[in-house]
Amino acid sequence: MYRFSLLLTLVLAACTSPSSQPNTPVEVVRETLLVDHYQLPAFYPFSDENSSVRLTHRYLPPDDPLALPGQDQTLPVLQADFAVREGGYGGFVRYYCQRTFPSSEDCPRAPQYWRSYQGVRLWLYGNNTGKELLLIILDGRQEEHWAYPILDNYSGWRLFHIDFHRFQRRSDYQPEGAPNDGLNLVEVPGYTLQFPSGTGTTYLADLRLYDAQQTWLLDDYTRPNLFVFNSPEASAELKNLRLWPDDPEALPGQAGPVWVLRFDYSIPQGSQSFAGFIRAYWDWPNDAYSYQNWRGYKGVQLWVYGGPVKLSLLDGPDGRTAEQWFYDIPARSGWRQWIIPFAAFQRRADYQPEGAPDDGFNRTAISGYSISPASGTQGRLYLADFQLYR
Ligand SMILES: [Ca+2]
Ligand SMILES: [Ca+2]
Repeated sequence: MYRFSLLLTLVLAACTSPSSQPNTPVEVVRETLLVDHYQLPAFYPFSDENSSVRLTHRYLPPDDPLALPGQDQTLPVLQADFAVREGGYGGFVRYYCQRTFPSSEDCPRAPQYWRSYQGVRLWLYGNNTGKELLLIILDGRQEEHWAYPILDNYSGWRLFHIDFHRFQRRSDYQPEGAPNDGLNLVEVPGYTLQFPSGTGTTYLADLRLYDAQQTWLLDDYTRPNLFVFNSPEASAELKNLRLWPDDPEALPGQAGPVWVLRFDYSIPQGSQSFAGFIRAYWDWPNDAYSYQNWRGYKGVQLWVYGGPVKLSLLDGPDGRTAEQWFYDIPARSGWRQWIIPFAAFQRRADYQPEGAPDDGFNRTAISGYSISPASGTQGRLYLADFQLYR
């Protein structure tokens, strides 16, 4: 009997790499993609009472009329429909949260460390209105607003690279108590996009931080979900927390703060005893599984502290019926980065969900992964930086 409890986490997931436009100032080289950074993304629309903003998470197949230039796989995008009256306002804020909460005020912030990057890049769909959208970085706990205006003078998708030094402190608005202390980027609880007056629809895809060498996926606009499960006599508890470089459990070579997922478990010996968690790609509006296309990658890499533990990938568009392919990660003391080619995964013989097909490790629709320690074990496990590699 699975007891599901909803929890946290952010995931930054894998997706396609649309080709850069020739005029982009930075050569974008990407060898790895961040799958899980262990925070929770939350998107909250806001507007004045006579305006409205609606957000929809969508998946674009490559043959969709809206597909990005060079797109060759299904890609998640965020659709924003807005109707902002003259003199009104509307937009959305995207917070990094420790847990899921229905309102932005309640979201316990899990700020990110952006200081080691050069800027932010994103794909944004234009409607050639001649009006300005405002991309705003929330800087620090008091969320000082630093803005960059994006002129909507183009049609279709465009890739923007925006160096941090091009953001300016807003003079028209600041939250109460926001300090005037520069764009520090040490703690970034989220960002905001504000729409111009008028009615329109725009789309966002593949928001990243970049530096001269590489990019780091910040938002691919999928939504994560996390389910803990355990048999009655077993226990399982998840927590996401931030490790600092001087913490005893800090990762080797860790510079800034890093978010990790902590899993405490106790599983009595016996074939009926189990515990673990599922990290699902989740379609929140429909409260159902969604999925990512992992074709085009060679394998996964992740940092693990503790173990042993079974890593299972859910190979199918719906995690409830997805075929499970596993790799057993051995026990190690301290942190260790595991680089696991897909060829090392095997079909689970001990468990498959009802309705799971036996059709090979396709990886065109991965709906999530699960982590489950063996029965007769107890302990504490940490996970960090789950990525795909090419
Ligand atoms: Ca600041
Ligand atoms: Ca399969």
